[in-house]
Amino acid sequence: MKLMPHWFGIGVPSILLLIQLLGSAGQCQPVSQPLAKATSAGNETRYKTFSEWRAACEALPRNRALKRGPPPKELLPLKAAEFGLGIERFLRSARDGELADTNAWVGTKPEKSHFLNIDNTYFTEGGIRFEPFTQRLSVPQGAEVFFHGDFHGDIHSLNAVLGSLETSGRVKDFKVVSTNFWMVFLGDYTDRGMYGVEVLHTILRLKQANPERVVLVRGNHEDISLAMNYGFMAEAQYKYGREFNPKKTLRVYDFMPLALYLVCGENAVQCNHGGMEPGYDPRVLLNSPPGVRYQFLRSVQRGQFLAESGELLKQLVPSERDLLKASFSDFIPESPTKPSVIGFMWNDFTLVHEEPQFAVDPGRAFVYGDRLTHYVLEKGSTPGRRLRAVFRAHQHSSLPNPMMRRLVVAKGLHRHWQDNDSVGLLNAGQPALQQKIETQELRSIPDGSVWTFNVSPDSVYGEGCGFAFDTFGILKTAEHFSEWRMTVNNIAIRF
Ligand SMILES: [Mn+2]
Repeated sequence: MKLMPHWFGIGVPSILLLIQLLGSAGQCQPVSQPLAKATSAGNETRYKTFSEWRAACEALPRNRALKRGPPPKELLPLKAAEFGLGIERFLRSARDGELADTNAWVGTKPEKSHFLNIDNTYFTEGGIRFEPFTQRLSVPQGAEVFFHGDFHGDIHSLNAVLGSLETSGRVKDFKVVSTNFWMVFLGDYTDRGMYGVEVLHTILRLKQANPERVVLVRGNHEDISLAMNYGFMAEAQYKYGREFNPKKTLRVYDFMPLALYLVCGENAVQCNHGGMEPGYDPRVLLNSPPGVRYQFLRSVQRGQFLAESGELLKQLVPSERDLLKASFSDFIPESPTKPSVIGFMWNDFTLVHEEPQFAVDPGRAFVYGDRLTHYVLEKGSTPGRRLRAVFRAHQHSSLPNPMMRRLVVAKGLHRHWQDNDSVGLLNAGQPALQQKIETQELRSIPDGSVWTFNVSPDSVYGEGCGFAFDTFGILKTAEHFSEWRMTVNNIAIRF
């Protein structure tokens, strides 16, 4: 997850990719090129059914077997035209669907010439503004909400999850069929694994088939600067060459919310890839009328947050207070990482109570402790709607560090700051942790809790940390927050 270059070793240096990418983006080529090509053959491109898709993907070698090399081209389950069609359809439904409904926006409305202009991007010359946004979704009491962490190009795990949801009768052929079921994906769909193309195609199909039921949150890898350096661009170029349209594909990320506020009655939970972003005040969004609502994050007001947080500053030790003051000021985001990383996409959390409340992980992001996190959740709450917990992903390593050991022992979903956990246990091995941390299938959700979902196993993370199971959670809402429950589901993945 560090911002360090890493190649797949398939002979495409990233500088060359950069030139190709900007070259093709600058030419403003017709956006529907892959679509036209697909249909002009006289043989209309048709999406595969889920069982056809799963069977086609089954032939692909696992990432672990590829050892970071590319899969054989003859086994690829998706033609360039079919991938392009998925991208184009997603962009058109973003432009013409819910996001285009000005009534669904709190505050500033989206403009046809900027946010809704799917033919331009913020990262090309003469481009449009970078306009990240947040989303609110209301669900009823007794709703079931699915959560999944990073896939990082692991198509086998994604298909196994969808197969499991078909078996339980919640999803059929990419369509959510349970009237009580919503799905939240927590970002980092591509990079690092060789099947980012297939993962992106699959989740975009899910989103398109169920626009009101599926939320694709934006991870830190849903960003051109990471896709260039961590494998996705190289993968797509290897698979499709000149038929791959990087500008269109990367534009997809701009229609993924930075954070989802899932609301049920008087309670809400924050669902995002990374961590807290105190430069965003969610209260207007939380209090907006029921249904799906969106709000732009035009200005990240961390300086404003500090100015209003005198009480918080008094509680911090001087070094943390100084670091917070030195780190926080208001800014207009120009990209996910400029002039500062957006906390929703990038930030992390400590594991135990005794760790610092605020720290900087060099080359990455900010790390929040329990009390600072509780303060931000409290500050973002309103009298009628309380922000109770955070569900997130992101904090993974290919080495068995304290976070990864907890994630493996906790069956893929770890709650930070458990009372039985302590600084003395940070480097404890799995047998010791097994006795101390929560591992049961059904879990209650304490007020102010933060939960990290594990990354899929067919990855450097699964290999390095020795796990072979995928994880998804199903949250069940209730009238009182104390009755909300999370069920942890594991699927064994064969290698
Ligand atoms: Mn991440």
